Formats: sequence, C-alpha cells, structure tokens
Amino acid sequence: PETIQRLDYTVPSFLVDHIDLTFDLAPSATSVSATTRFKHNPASDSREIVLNGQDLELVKIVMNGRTLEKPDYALDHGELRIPNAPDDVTLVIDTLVRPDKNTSLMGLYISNGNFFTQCEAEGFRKITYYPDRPDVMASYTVTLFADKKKYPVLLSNGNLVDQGDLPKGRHFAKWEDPFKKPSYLFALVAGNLVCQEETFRLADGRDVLLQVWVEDGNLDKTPHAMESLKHSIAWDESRFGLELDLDRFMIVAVSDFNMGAMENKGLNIFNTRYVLANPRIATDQDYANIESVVGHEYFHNWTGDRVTCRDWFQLSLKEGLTVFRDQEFSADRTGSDSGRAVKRIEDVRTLRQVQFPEDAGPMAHPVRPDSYQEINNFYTVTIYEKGAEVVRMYQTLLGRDGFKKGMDLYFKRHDGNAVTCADFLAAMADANGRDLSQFELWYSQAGTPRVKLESDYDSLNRTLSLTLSQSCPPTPGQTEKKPFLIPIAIGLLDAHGKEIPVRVKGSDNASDTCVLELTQEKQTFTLVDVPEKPVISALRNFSAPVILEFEQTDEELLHLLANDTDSFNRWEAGQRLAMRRLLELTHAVRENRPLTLDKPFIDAFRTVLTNTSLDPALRELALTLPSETIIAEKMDEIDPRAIHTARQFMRKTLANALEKEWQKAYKNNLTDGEYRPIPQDAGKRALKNLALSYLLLCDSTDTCHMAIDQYRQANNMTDRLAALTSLVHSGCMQKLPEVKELLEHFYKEYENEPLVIDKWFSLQSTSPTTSIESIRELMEHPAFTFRNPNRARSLIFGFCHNNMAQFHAEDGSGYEFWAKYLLELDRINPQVAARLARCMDQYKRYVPSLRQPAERALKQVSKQELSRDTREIINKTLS
Ligand code: B3K
Ligand code: ZN
Repeated sequence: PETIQRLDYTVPSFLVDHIDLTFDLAPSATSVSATTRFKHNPASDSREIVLNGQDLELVKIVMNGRTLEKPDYALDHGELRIPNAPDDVTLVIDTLVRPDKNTSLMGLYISNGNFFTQCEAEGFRKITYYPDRPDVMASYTVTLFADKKKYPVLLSNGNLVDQGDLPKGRHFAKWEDPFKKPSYLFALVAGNLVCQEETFRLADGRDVLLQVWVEDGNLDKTPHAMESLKHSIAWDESRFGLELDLDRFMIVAVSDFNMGAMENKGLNIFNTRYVLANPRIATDQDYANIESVVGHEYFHNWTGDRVTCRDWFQLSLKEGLTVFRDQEFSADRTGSDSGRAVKRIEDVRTLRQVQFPEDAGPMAHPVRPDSYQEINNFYTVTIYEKGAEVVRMYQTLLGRDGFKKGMDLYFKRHDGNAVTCADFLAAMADANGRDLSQFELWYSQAGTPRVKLESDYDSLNRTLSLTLSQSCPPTPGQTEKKPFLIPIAIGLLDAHGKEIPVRVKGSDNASDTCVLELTQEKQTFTLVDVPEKPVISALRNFSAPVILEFEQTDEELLHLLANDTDSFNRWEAGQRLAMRRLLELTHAVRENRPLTLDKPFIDAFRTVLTNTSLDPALRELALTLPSETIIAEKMDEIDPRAIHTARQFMRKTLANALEKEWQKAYKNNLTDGEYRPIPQDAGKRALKNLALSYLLLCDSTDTCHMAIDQYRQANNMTDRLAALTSLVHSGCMQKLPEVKELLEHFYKEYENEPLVIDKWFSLQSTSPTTSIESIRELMEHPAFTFRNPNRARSLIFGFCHNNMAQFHAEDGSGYEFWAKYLLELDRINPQVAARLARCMDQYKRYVPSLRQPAERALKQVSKQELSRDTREIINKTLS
C-alpha cells in the first residue's frame, strides 16, 4: 500500500466556495447531485482539479454547462482529474451510492432502517466526487428528498431553511450551513426518530434550540445527554469565552457506529453508548463518559470546526486540544479538589495503560506523525491522550492565564482556517512572549521519555540538589532523539509530612510546588533553605507524560502515601509500593518460588482503607492494584499468565488479611435512597463495589450470597452489574448454581436494551474464569453479530484485549481465535478490524513459548487478502 508523507503536502489547486448537495434517499440506490463552485487557488501552479471518489457510480459530470466525456477527465485510483481548468468552474456531478451494502459505516449507511453518515476522515468521497481534504473549506446547502412515512425526519448541518410535502407520499427539507467547513464535517440523518428539545439562553442573551434525537422508545434515556450539553455550553463560555455560533445544535444517537461520536457542524452524531442513560441501564461510569463525550464533541465546535486541520498529520491539533478541554470540563464538573484529582488519576491511568505501550511498540508515532498508509489507523491514544498531555504542558509552563491568552490569540489568528500544530505552538509562544521552539519536539519525536532523578541533601548549606537527566528510546524510523523541554513539578515534605516551601537558588519566590524546566540531557537544580532532609514529591499531578526513574525507599513512599498534599502523588506512592511487590511476585511465579506478601504493605493498605477522612473515590483508586497491562509494561519479557497469577495472589491475600475492614467499608458506603449519578455517590459505590470484589476472593461462600443479594436489591445498573461481574469473575459461579441463573436473569431482563446486552457479553468475555470454549459458544449466541461494532467489541475485543489469563493460553488457541475472527471482521468493517489487529502489538516481547504461536497467527493473517487498514497494522507488527 502507498505511504503518505507529511512533507509531501501541497496546497489544493482549486478551492471551493460553495457546494449545493441534493440527495434522493433510498437504501439500495441513493442519488446524489452536487453542484460545486471552484476557484483556482492563486497559491498553486497546477491547473488540474483533483476530486476523490470511492465506491461511487458516476452518472454524469458537467463543467460550466458542458457535459464531460473521457478524456476531458481521467478516473483512476479513486481520483477524478480534470486538467487545464479555467479560473472559475462550476461542476455538476451526479452519482449513485448503495447505503444498504455499506458495512464499513463510513460514508452514507443504514442503521436500524435509518440513514446516517460518517465522513471523518475520508468518508465524504464515498458520497460524491470532491476534494476530500480538510484544507478545502466551503459553505454547504443540502436538500434531502425521501419517503415521508419511512423517513419523517430529515437533518443536516446548520439551519433548516425550507421543508414541505411532495406528491406520492414524499417530502423534502433544505438545510443551510453558514459556516465554511471541510467535507469531513458534513452530515445527514434521515429516518424515524424522535427528540427531546429545549431552548437554551446563551451568555449573550441569544436563545438557541437544543435537540437530542433517538429512536422511538428511548426518550426516557436522553435527559442526561441534554444536561451534559447545557453544561458544556456554559463551561466553554465561562472558561474560554467561546460561544455557540449556531441557532440550533443537534445530537443524534445511532447504534451502529465505528467510534464514540462525531463533531459534524451543528449535527453531532453519537454512538448510542455515549447518549442513552437512565439508572436502569447505565452505570456511573456510563454517566461520566456521556458527559465527557458530549463535552468533547461540543468543544470541537471551536477546536476542530471553526479552526480545523490543514492536513491529517495535524490531527492532534484538534484532538489533543479537545481531549484536554473535555478533561478540564469533567474535572471542573466534579466541583471539588478531590474530584479533580480522581479525574487526573483516571486519565493518567489510561495514558499508561494504553498510550505508553503504543509508544513502545511497532505502531509508535509522534503526536504529529510523519507518514501513514491508512489515516483511520491514526486515531490513536498518542494523537488523543498524549496530545492532550502536550496541551496540558503548555498550561503547566505558561499558567492558566497564559494558556488562555494563547488560546485567544490562536482564535484571533486562525478562525475560519485550516492550520497546523506549529500554528498552535506559535500562538502560545507569541501570546506569552516565550520562545517555545524546543517544545516542538513533543510533536515530532515519538516514544515516552525517561527522566531520572537523583537527589543530594547538604545539611551544612541547607541545600538540596536535584539532578535530572532524560533519554528517549528509539522508535520506528527515529533512532536518535533530542532532549525535550520537560516541566517537572516538585514538592518537599518534612518528617511530619508538612510542606517545605520550594525555592530554587537565585529566585525570590518560594512555593509548595515548583515547576522545574528540564531542557538539557542532564541538569542540576539547587533548592535552598531546606531545613532538613526532605521526602521528595516529584512529577506532581503528573506534570509531563514521562516515565520517572527515581529510587525511593518503602519508608519514603509510605510517607508520601500518608501525607502528600498532591493527591496524584499520594495515589502514585501506593501504586509504586504495589508495583514493586507485583514485579517480585511475578518473578516468583515464573521461578516456582513460594508467594508471600509483607506485613508493612498490608498495613499500609489497611490504613488507606480505614481512612474515612479520605474521599471514597480516592480510596477506591488507591486500593485498586496496577492493572495487568501496566505491570506488563514494566517487564522486558511479558509473561501474561504469570502476571495474572501474581496479581490474583496479591488481591486474594489483601482480601483475606483485611476481611473485616472490607466488610466495614462495604457497609459504610451503601448509598440508600434514590439513585443519583453524582461524584459523591458514585465514589461510594465504587469503593463499596471494590470491597465486594475483594470479599468475593475470601475463602467463605457467605460473601457470594451478599453479592447475590446486592444484585437482587439494586435499584441501579452500577450496583447490579458490579455484583454480577464480581460473581462471575471471582469463581462463585463455579461454586453456586444461582450465579448462572442470575446471568440468565440479566439477559432476559435487558433483552431489549442492546447497550446492556453489550455489558452482558463483556462481563463474560473479560472473565478469567471464562474458557475459550465458552467464548466460542457466546459467538454462536443469537444476539451476537459482527455487524454492530459495539457488540463485536464487547465479545471479541473483551476477550482478546482484556482477558490476559485466557487469551494467552499456552496452546495458542487464543491467538487462533483472534486470527479467525479478525479475518471475518475485516471483510465487514476494516476500521474496526484494524483495531482488533492491534491486540498483537506487543507480541515480540512475549515469553518465547507465546511468541511462537503469536507469530504463527500473525503470519497466517498476513498471507490473506486484507483491507488497507488491517494490512498496515499487520505489516508493522511483523516488521
Ligand atoms: N473526530 C471524531 C473521530 C473520527 C474518527 C474517524 N476514524 C471523533 C472525535 O474525536 O471527537
Ligand atoms: Zn475529537
């Protein structure tokens, strides 16, 4: 497959000022007529109009009133080229598409009988021939024609300007989007849908219409999304002074969707999973996710739509920035410092769990990649989550006000344009009068930097010298790395756990937390007025996306765990204590040595568990052990099952040693009364359900009954699902026949709620007690289908990505399963298949006994005909 290079960028030869689209919608043949006004781009010396098209039947093409015939134009490799075009061109292009045959869910497709589109990144070319690139921005007029009975609702971007009935039971609607946009932000929706709507007053007094559209029968599940939308609008006004620019803003939920949601201008389309919620079907996590994704897509209106990307290499310009914005939104929404800390910990956990491995594997790429084969493969955690960390570092370096100034300048300079990551950096630098040229390396260099910290206390001079050194491992295509600009937030604690103000030699300011700017390979900072040898709290609030190598004793970590005022580092200290032991236990498993856990660690755990002055949500995070994936990240050679055994041993030991305390935590954190998805209650439920999952590992069957009771009495999905999941995962199912009945009850109870049935599949596919045979049986279940990405993910991804114990079976049966269904999925939906392909990213680091069968499975896949999406992943994994 062809590789696209960032440095090959050339400006478009022709620009578009307006496109007028007409759709005559029918499942097996939708006709699309596009009238596009082109103008030669003075910045280009080419006279050739280049249009992209894929899976289209070309009916007719007319240029300035004259029908074109070959060789007036050429058509090959998905490109339609018209040479020697004059300055002003109006093209009328008629095409036919087949939505009913479209299983890729890109372009125009059908879900439950309704029409939807998905155009990012390159889906518009499956609708009509057009310069399908983000730097071509145009205004759109869209007219939709359809049967009125089957498709009573007709939506597109912008404002509804006309609608009416037509003969033969048909009708039409005409939409106008006043804002120039690239084709990837185009959307239409047509079908039998209902909406919750509200008028909402903006800060400037203008009233806007907000709508949440769903399939009939789901209106009882829209209020939370609507609330989230209103909060998002208000937050962007108050935090960044950014207002909604349209009179109407719509969210539409669709069950068949490749990812989370899509920020089409004025017409956001969402996976139902990020819209639908009520206490019966949605968990606390679902509620939080909905708020954050609604926020994310809404925030794109400015960071993505008003200012967009020049080319797809700049994707993180909008994604990293918008993730940062949604993270801040969610943090502010918790309304408390501990809520903010909880959010930060969760985000860093994801970064380490998914992005660090990506950065260390065959798909490692910079936040601004240099090349790609299939752009859909680059909607990655590096672009999104590491990109958000990069944006966060501007704020850490420039302060909140400085960051806001940078944002203001960015919009002032670039509103209405398609720009680059370098433009964003320049706005931040110029608004603050700072030279940020070294910061650019965060965009161009892949890999997770290692930062080593060594400290030396001088009691005579009362100084502490901190020597920081950095390095970054090689990544594909990049062997040598230059030093990054890394903000390292530092705090100091005295023996009583009190903050010692941090003052860098030569500076007049002292503060509890000081941000050191590491710019060289090795650098020493001297802190003055340090009255005693302190315990160092380094990289507070995770001030940079790096791996910190800093040797601290158990005593020091315990001190931080007990006293650090930085909640993130308090949590971090506990994780480090646990990690140390987990790595040692994993080695012990591999070497067949007896497994033990030391008393001081158990005591530390007890102290956290019984510390009722600590927010339950924070306690839950502190008492959750590092995941198997995060442990694997720390090992040169990965032995997944040894890791699982070690972690299970630690959980079981902590369960038995602290049984009484877990019992107490369970009882003290019951949330009686009406279900409220607010952070305070959610935190209690999280801690209580963690306690339950530990209790189920104790050697008594009483606790199984406790969980069964919780399942039966629960008035919300969080408690019900937690009980059932723990029962299945702990092995109570093998002991008690009731558990099997509950599993069946759950299915029957929620048979008509697809999102809950997804949960039913995933709770089984991720269980260490589910054998591959049971997974195969589930694949045969009438409710299973490859066509629906959520369903495919719940079962296949659940098993391959999140079931280390079973997936990595010694006989390779897990890998064979992966290969088989990867191929099947690839023929239906390449984008989703390519994600599944990534399960094998780390195979070269597996222990030899697993590496061989993994490689066999990969090679077997590689021999087959594959989509461009999956081919790129498989080739890179094997290379
Ligand atoms: N921008 C979309 C992602 C589109 C992915 C296309 N493969 C969702 C988001 O990040 O908001
Ligand atoms: Zn986004």
